[in-house]
Amino acid sequence: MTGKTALVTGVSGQDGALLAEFLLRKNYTVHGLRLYSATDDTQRLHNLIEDKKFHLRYGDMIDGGSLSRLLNDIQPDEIYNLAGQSHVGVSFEVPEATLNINTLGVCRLLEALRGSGSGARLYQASSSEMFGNAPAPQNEETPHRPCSPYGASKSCAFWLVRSYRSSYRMHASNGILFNHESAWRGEDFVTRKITRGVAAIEAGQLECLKLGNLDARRDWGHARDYVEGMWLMLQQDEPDDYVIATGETLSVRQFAEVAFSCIGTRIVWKGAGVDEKGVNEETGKVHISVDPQLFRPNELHMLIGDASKARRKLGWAPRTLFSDMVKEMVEHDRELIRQTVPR
Ligand code: G4F
Repeated sequence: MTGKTALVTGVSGQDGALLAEFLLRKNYTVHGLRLYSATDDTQRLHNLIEDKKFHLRYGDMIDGGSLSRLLNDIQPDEIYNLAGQSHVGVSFEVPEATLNINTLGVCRLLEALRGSGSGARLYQASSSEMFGNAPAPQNEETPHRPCSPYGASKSCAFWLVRSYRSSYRMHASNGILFNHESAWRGEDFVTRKITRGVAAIEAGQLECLKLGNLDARRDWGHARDYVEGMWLMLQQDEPDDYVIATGETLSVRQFAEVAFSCIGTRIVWKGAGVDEKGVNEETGKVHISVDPQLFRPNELHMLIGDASKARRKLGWAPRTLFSDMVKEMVEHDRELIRQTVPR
């Protein structure tokens, strides 16, 4: 077992919490970088906070000095940069802030690492959103055609990492992760919004869930499997870039059908475009409607990842079936409702 030290930025998010848990199981000392927040942002970390090898540290990707100090103080063996503004839709509303955190933040971290003179290895959370509408399946060689400020911010950060890797011989790798979900997913991402909605509809707390583009297709895997891919990248002798994905694609509409099937409800679709409705086949109730306000100014239509390089070189493969992941998420949200509804 290793006695390594890791710094995980964005530790309070889905991936940060799952990665911290994974590293602690591998006997790492984990320092999690968190932003100051007046509200509690540690819900996902509650089972880690008692662990003596887990430390929460304040820092910020828009404050290069804080990053330098942390690196000098912690002297990590491995750095996982998972911090960022991760909502693609929101990036159209706050493009400048998105680039500041996701791109300049990476530049600040790379500079802090260069300045520290340490040989710490760096994982950068790159994203399939960089590919935009480049033809599928997408792999490491696929050209970037980002179609959102978020995608552009991640693409620039990707190239910064490659530039620092070749210029300064840093062990810095990009993990190009396709969509990855879990019960820890934020509620404003479509998968969790759907599983929360399904549980609320079953409990009679909601009748109809409003969604945006039902046609978008994504390659959805389980975040728990994907954090293992991150770790494997930093265990290689040479840094490199890897796609992590399942190789399967489903539409938002199909995700909703599978989620509703977890509560025994079959959804049939009626109408088209903004008038399309997802109807409960048994009761005739409308459970899904389209809200054009949820459309994005530009949309990425289809992602299918080709993770054959990660399979070949890292020995990585997804472990969780799509249907099992959706079931786990729906069950989690049903349980949350059971805990809040008086018996
Ligand atoms: O769940 P989403 O918001 O994820 P998106 O945009 O694919 O981004 C996620 O995956 C990326 C990897 O490819 C990450 F880099 C990124 O950080 C994030 O984790 O939306 C998925 C699809 C989109 O096409 C969106 O237009 O679902 C569509 N959608 C339809 N209705 C909706 C909704 N998305 C959201 N968030 N909310 C809706 O009501």
